[in-house]
Formats: sequence, C-alpha cells, structure tokens
Amino acid sequence: MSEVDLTAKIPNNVNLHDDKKLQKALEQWQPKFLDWWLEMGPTDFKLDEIYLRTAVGVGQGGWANFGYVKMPDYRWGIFLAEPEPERKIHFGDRIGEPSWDVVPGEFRNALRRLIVTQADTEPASVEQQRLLGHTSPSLYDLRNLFQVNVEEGRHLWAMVYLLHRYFGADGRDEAEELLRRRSGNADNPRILQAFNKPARDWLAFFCFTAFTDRDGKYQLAALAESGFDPLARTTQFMLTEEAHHLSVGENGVGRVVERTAQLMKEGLDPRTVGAIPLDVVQRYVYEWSTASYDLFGGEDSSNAASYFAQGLKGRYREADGLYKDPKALEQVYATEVEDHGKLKTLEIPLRRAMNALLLDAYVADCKRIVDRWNRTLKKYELAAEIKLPSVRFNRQQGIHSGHNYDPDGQPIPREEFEKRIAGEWLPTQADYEYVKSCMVKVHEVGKIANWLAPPHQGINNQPFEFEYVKFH
Ligand code: BYC
Repeated sequence: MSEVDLTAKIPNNVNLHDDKKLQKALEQWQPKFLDWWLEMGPTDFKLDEIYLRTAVGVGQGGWANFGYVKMPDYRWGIFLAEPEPERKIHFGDRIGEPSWDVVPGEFRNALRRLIVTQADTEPASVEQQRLLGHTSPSLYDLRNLFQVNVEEGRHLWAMVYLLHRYFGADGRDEAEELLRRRSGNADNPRILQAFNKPARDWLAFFCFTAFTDRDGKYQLAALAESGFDPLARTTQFMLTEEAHHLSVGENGVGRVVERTAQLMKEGLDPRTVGAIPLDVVQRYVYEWSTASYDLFGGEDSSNAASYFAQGLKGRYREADGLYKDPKALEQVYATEVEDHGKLKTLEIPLRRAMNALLLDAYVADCKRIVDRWNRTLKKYELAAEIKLPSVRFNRQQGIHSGHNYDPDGQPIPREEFEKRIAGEWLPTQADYEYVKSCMVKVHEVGKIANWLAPPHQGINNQPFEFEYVKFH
C-alpha cells in the first residue's frame, strides 16, 4: 500500500516527498493552477462554503470526505490506484510482457499526446461551465456543479503529475500549455471540438454531463487498460470520481423530462409555465450526443491501431477477458456507410476499428439512460419519446462526416439535411433564448426552479432540503 500524505502542500499517495525535484516543480505549477482557477473557474462564489466531497485516498468505500469548503481552498491531490503486483500487458503486440513503470522511449510521443489530450478536456469543461452558478435551479444543483468543477480540476492534476513525473521538460511545457489554452478561443482553443462549445444553460450542462462526461468514462476505461502502469492506475481512480458526474447528467436530464411530463399530464403547456418542452430537450440531446460521438475520433483510425498494437490504449474492459482475440488481428469490424444515397457495408480491420468499438460500448450505455428517461414519460402516460440518434447522424469526425443522414441514420439528400438540421434537429437560436428565459436563480434552501423536478436522493444521505451552499 502506498502512503497517503494529506498534510503536504499537494495531498498525494505517490510519495512526492521522496522526489524533491518533482515536488518542487509541481509546487511551482500549483500557484499557476490556482491563478487559472480564479480567472477561468466558476465566476464568483469564491467566498462561499460549498458542501463538497474531497478525495483523501484510494481505499474501497472510504476514499472521500464530505464537508464545507471554499472552492479556492479545495485540496486538489494526486492519487493513483494501488499497483497490481506483476502486472502484464494484456493486449496488442507486446502481450505478456511486464507493464512499464517508466515511459518506453519509442512510445514517448504517442503517450504524451494521449495524456495531453485527456488532460486538456479537464480545464476545458470547467471553463465551459464557469457562468452557470448564477442561474442554478437549486442549492443541490449548484453544489453538484461545483463538485464536478473541482473534480475536473483534480483530474487535471492527475494528468499533470504524469507529465511532470515522466516527460521531463516537454511534460512541464505541456502542463503550462494546459493552463494557456481556452475553451472556445479562436486563437488558442482546446484540443477536441466538443470542449470548445459553450455549455450555455443548465439543460446544456445536464446534456454535457450525461453525454460528454460519459465519453470521459469510456476513454478513461480504455486508458485504464494501458501497459503504462501509472496511466492505468491514475485513470482507474479518476473513474471512481467520474461516476458522480455521470449521475448528475443522467438524473439531470431525467429530472427535466419528469417535470415537463408532470406539467403535460396536468394539461399544461410547459412553455406557459417556464418549463422546457420535450422537442427542445430532444434537440439538445441531438446536439450533445453527436458532439460526443465525435470525441471517439474516426471509426477507421491508424492512430487507434497503433495505440492498441503498442499496448497504450485497450478496448473497454479488455482485462475482463471479454475479447477472444487479444491481438485483434483476425477479425474485421463491419459497419454501414452511405454510398450513392444507399447504405453499403464497410469492413474495417479490427485493429483500425478500436474507436468504433469503444463508441459502440458508449452508445449502448447512452441507450440505457435514454430508455430510462422514456420510462418516465411512459409513467406519465405520454406517447412522446426522446430518441438517441444514430452514430451516423451529424458527424464531423470519422467515416460519416461529410455524408447526410437523418437521426435514424438513413441517407438523405444534402438539401433536405441542410434544411432540417438547422430548424428541426438541432437547437435553434429561439430554443437557446427560450431555455435561457427559464434559467432563474433559486438559492433558497429546499426550493427548486419550476422547470426541474427535485432529485430522488440528496448528497451523502443529506435530504434535498439541506444547505448545500452557505453564502458568505
Ligand atoms: N475534435 O485517428 P483519429 C473527458 C483528431 S472526455 C478534434 O480519427 P484518434 C471529459 C485527432 O486528434 C475524454 N479533433 O482519432 C469529459 C487526430 O489529430 P491529428 C477525453 C479530433 O487519434 C467531460 C485526427 O483527428 N479523453 O475526459 O484515434 C468533462 C485523426 O484522429 C477529434 C480522450 O480523448 C475531435 N472530436 O482518436 C471532462 C482520451 N477526434 O493526429 C473530461 C485520449 C479526433 O491529425 N485521446 N480528432 O493531429 C484519444 O484517445 C484520442 O486522441 C481521440 C482521437 C480518441 C480523441
């Protein structure tokens, strides 16, 4: 078991005090991180006490504390899951070789790039959400927003530790750059597209945490299979925190759907009472699910094939023995793409289809949450349903980009696509304005905005009527 040091300047379980040079470098990065947080993190609320969870170790069951914290005082730490003795690489060309504790020279660039791409999403998401505190629908939701934000900050720390510890001067430069790029900035944007989109209201935040954070779950799970052991161990622990973020999204959209369904059942038009109609929810779901499909990269990817061959990034739950061929050399991945207005089968050698496989696992999970929202609609005896779009719909990356499909994935003429995407399938300017008009700040204990149902459960066994935020 590694020792947990909670009193250090940077709480950690990686024996930071044994490596003075590394400790110093990270302690020099710490005030820069804090400056970034103060500039780009949640606006205001700096003096308010938030009922937050803080990671304090990696033991099963008891890994976090709950208590009131001012966000700038949050104890962002570095925690890796316990090492697995004698761990071996379990997929790709080097299967059976011992996993690496240091970066193999030949994979240095590839690994750095994977880590930087992962790292970049963490501050990006905080930047995307920085204004939302001003329109939070309840104290419970405000607290959840800030919980997600501080933990994305911790995930940045997790990646910056790897960069500093294993990538020397290059890694330190990358860590600086992570604090310089800005979500949505035309000159210095974040790396992946979905992280440059504004999360302009709480429906967008819930869709983001339902769909975009869920990409995080699948990418982290694929990296948790890595032959580079420190990456595997740090992503394993990040997944523990990620579960809450996903529930904020899944339950958040679910609560929007539930409130709208209640009102419709009462015979009310949601628009007349400041609630969100289901067609608007649907358009947001189309927007954020498809932006998140793009985060998997191309379905046919030589990058992904190399990452797999080299043992850097595996398939979802690779270590659980779900796959018959751990080298992925024997099979093909069959999919369908548009060709002259019809769907045609395309076969991709399995190794090159790693992103597509991960996307499939992700889509199955998304389908589960959408089915749950639809069960709520059914409970209220409504015929309407929320639809998860096909992976072919509205894509900017991969084999389907540049083709025109409807949300069911059927090829359609370009003119029809262009006409319907703007006014029917994706949110319109009027939708954004309407949703914005519903976003009223509710800061009284136990109260909630009219467009949202209360949660079925509070945080850490506290009731919904709990003072999750104490204003100064
Ligand atoms: N936007 O071979 P390709 C999370 C680039 S979320 C812009 O098709 P590859 C979180 C790609 O970089 C999880 N560019 O795909 C969630 C490449 O560029 P170059 C984040 C894109 O490389 C919420 C080119 O297109 N973690 O944690 O196999 C809140 C061809 O790429 C995009 C990771 O992503 C895009 N959407 O896969 C907080 C894991 N897609 O080489 C946090 C680490 C592709 O031509 N990253 N490109 O310059 C990876 O595993 C891979 O980089 C990707 C792309 C899966 C993203």
